[in-house]
Amino acid sequence: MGHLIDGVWDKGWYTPDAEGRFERPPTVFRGGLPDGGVTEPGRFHLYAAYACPWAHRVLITRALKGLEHAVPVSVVGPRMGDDGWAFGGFDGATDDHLHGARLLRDVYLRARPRYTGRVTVPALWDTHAGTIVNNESREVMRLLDTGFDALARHAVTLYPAALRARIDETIDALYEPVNNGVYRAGFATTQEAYEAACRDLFIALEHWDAVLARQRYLCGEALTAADVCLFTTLLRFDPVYHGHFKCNLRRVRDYPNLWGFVRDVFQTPGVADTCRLDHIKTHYYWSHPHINPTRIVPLGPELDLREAHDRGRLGPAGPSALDR
Ligand SMILES: N[C@@H](CCC(=O)N[C@@H](CS)C(=O)NCC(=O)O)C(=O)O
Repeated sequence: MGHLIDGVWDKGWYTPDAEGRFERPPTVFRGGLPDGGVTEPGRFHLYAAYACPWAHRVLITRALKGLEHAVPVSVVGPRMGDDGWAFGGFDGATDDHLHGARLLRDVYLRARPRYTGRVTVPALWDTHAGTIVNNESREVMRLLDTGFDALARHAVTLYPAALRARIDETIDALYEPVNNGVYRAGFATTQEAYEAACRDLFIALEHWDAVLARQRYLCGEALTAADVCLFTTLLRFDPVYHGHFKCNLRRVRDYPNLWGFVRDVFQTPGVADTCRLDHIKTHYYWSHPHINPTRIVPLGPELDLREAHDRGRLGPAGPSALDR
């Protein structure tokens, strides 16, 4: 935890608003790709964490597109302490292959020596421009999906042109109550703020469980970016958000359609290798000592993500899943 102020590291945690509500600051790097797309393998480098649901979206996109050879990745370890994200130190975490930095904040300082803001994953680095081009997961997913077709080994698209408006409205609808909702519940510092976030979250989960009773995926007939955005939150739900963030009215396993959806996406070729529950659990339970002062990481729950599902019987999405 911590952030940079004018290029200087400050160990401070997020400051809640006057009502004890968690507010996520906007991301700073919001650039795009060269005109005509990317043709040179290795021009862009991804900084990621297996622990983080936002970075996980991008790791899944990279795997589904078959871009591993074209977009190399450096992975921080799951324990985010006073110095923020650090490379290595845990099975599956790596060195910074590009700059040899010890800390992710050093990468941000190379991009902008007087950077002010949080030091977050994912971050996509442009080796030509010598800076971070974008660190907003939703946008990085889209850049990888639409700008690297010359290099992609799989003919997969997560933003098919005909569905883009629906995918965007679905991602918008998921963001506040679900993706960010678990954090608003977990990082709330008043009873009222926690309860409001937790109730909104479970209202939304009921809704999406009903939608996924009728259709296999959220938009259209194949997996899209919207499904990826829902999946990375649901995967972390029973192992982390249910206990650590007190999102405990129900578990994802108690929703037959959400739980089937999680197994379906997990079993999609390429996805399982991006899912590291050891990183996920260690990250949250270790990195928030104001919530879990002993830093003990629980052993459970036992989850069988490889258990068969029968979601292949379901048809394509109806016109809009948002208002039903
Ligand atoms: N809006 C950003 C959020 C990214 C984000 O908050 N990542 C977390 C990890 S789960 C992080 O790096 N946090 C470090 C910090 O806030 O200091 C996105 O979607 O890319």
